[in-house]
Amino acid sequence: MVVATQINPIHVEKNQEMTIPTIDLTGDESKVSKLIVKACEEYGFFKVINHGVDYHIIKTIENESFEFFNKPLVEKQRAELAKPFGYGNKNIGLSGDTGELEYLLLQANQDFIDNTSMLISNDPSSFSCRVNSYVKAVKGVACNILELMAKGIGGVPHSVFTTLLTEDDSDLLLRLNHYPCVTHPFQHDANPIGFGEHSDPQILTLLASNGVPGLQVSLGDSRQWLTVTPDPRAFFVIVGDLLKAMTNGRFISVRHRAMANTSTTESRLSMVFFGGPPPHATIACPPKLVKRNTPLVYKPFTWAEYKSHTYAHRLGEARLDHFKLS
Ligand code: GA4
Repeated sequence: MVVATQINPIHVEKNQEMTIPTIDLTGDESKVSKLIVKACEEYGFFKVINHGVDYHIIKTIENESFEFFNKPLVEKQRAELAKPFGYGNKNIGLSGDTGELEYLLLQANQDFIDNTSMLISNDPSSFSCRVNSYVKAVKGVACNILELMAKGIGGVPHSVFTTLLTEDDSDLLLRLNHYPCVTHPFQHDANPIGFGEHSDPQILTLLASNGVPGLQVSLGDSRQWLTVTPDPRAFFVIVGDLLKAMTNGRFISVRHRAMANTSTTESRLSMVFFGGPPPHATIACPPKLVKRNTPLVYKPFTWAEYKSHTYAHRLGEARLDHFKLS
């Protein structure tokens, strides 16, 4: 079977172009797993196509999210929950970071979604049913990718990363980000920020978005900001800090950001799934990946420890450095 390894251009500021790997998940398994590992080592970022998640469900949740975000502010504020969850407007996290967006941050387990749906949707039971099945599907894709990564790395159990996402208390999140058109206040600001520069703390992130651009990634040796061309039918995959630690720094946890939406006509919406482990899972590099010429970089830590460090610091912090062995 032929693997679609076609490389799609992503546009760089000042009209330069760079390429990111586009990986067809229906391709030959051993080739796909090698391509994924290469992409994680070079960029920590790639795009997957033919992932098997029904586009119709993505579109439907997107439309329902727009219905929510189009409500008056007082109504949306009813979905504000204990921080950091629920509805948020311009505030990100607990340390004073801000951006030109509003969002819903949801714990991606059935009980949480069922209980929050009435604050979000006029048809809560169908909304929670759809979101639950989306989460199940996107988690399946994340696990598929994580297994391919383990196969591509070799020498480790194929389930080494996947098991962290499949426990009852795995820390899975779904974030619905709405970037409204904000041209007016930014007439004098060349680079208005929607969601500031950061790496994701978890293991793996899968991002779906509508056709409005905004996502930028810092790729390659030049560390330039590249604007990702949206592809609503694809998932963009982002390596998180924990995967970087578990691969002894071999995978990059890519720094990325979202620019404020300066389109005059269309809002940007992204649906982001974050796959994290159970709070008490220990994050450590498997001994097989530590070699004489690549000694252990990070000390073992639990996700609970990492998360509390993350929330005590600013968005853009290089937080994994804190866990480096001297
Ligand atoms: C970035 C990735 C996810 O969106 C998130 C964010 C979280 C939040 O918004 O509550 C954080 C941010 C994210 C990393 C640093 C801390 C925590 C905001 C912030 C300033 C939900 C996550 O897990 O980490």
